Amino acid sequence: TTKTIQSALISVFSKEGLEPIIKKLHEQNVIFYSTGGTEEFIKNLGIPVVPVEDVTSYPSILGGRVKTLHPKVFGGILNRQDNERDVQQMKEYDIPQIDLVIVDLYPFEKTVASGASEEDIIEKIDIGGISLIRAAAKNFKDTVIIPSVAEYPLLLDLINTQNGATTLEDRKMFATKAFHVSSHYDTAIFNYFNTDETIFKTSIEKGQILRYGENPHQKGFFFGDFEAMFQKVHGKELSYNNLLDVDAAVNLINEFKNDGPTFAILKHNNACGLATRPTISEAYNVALACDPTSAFGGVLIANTKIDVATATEINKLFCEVVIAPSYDEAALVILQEKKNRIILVQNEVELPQKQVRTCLNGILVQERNNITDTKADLKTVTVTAPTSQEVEDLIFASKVCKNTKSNTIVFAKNGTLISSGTGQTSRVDALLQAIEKARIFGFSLEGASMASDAFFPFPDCVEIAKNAGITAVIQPGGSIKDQLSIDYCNENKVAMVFTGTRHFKH
Ligand code: 93A
Repeated sequence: TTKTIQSALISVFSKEGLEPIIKKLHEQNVIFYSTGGTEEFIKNLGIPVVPVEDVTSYPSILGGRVKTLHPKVFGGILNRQDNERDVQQMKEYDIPQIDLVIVDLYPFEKTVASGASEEDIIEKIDIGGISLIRAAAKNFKDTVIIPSVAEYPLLLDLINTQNGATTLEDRKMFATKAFHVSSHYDTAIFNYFNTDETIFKTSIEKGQILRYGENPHQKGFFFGDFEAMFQKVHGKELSYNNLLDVDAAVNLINEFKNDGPTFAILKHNNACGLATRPTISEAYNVALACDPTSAFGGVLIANTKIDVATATEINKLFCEVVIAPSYDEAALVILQEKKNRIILVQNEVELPQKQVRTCLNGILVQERNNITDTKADLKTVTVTAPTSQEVEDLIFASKVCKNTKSNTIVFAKNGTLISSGTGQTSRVDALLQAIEKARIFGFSLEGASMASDAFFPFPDCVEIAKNAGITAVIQPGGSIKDQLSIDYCNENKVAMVFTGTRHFKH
């Protein structure tokens, strides 16, 4: 698979840095083919070069728009040397073998940046050069492609250390860079053309135009396959904010897929009610009681079939979206009474493992947070151990916590979300918010469990929590001041467990 270079086609816009390469290749007796200006440049170095017109028997025409676009050029680049028919046709049509292609494309981006006229910019869309790059890269098994000046040092290095011999890996590496160059180049051209929203309207088939974005003055679009995840059986079109809430809802309920009937109510991507009970209608009623104020206009999700009893209760609430794996027929009839209410059947599909969002002038990609704290992950760090009910409540609280915006504190008891502090700038703020919410909705925190998405930097949180009635705490641990929180819990008979897993969500 090692190949030596015997011939090269060189067509470069900028002649900078080319001289040493030509000289070195010439020392190895490489035959040069070249286009107008580049040919001139090589000739001026006193080195023999074959004009590409001699190969094609065509002049450069249409003001240079067509110079290398010819079967004799592309045949020389694209032929497979281990393919008998290719080899035979090379002879038949008298096509010269081309082992190396060096291209420096017309400077499209620079021309756009210079504020040139449209006519000048269009002329700088390289057609032949980009084709040479793609052809040579496609045939990397036999051909070396140097797609830009940036690769000259690597090529020089190869000539100096290996007499210009390349391995298959070398050639594939250059091909990879070549497609990077070609995709970047075409993207730049696309961006130049795409001055309005042509992209959203024409170029992405699955893109869905939303009524608007987060607010009515912002345009909004969804790119994804909604139908793969849900069957929409009723209601108005989903909005940008509905979609975000649906996303939060399915991620939250996923934590409870192996638990008993569980119902969650979300607002602005956070849970404002959640409960596990022997029946789904009980779970709904308890979830609603957590914070009926927030539940107004919320997104509802169940981990099991919604029956008539539950639908009857839901129907009393104004809510945007109801999601469940299935519905009793009569329950659906009831839920459909409200014209706009969106009703979704959630398909049994894995949640995507990659999460993408914009960041500055790029994107952030991360793996989904797939760790759900289990009993086996809990390490009791206090003298007092949690009771078995507290262990259940700690796990429950931790699952909600993981799906709530940071900083967050979650209180739970007996399979019920009591309250939470969400998206606060300090952990103490989140804690105080959770305490205040429990008070407003008439819940006692006596004997309740608390989850924190990240460690406590100071012992103030456990102290405030204990004074509010909390008897068990779950948190990742890992603060240099962990011991202060542990000491406080020991002195005050609070049970605390560490999980070792932080659950930030931003
Ligand atoms: O106008 S083109 O798209 N038509 C072609 O057939 C063609 N072949 C090479 N431009 C073409 N090129 C480009 O010409 C190369 O990418 C390079 O940028 C430039 C080199 O021209 P010269 O050797 O005449 O300076």
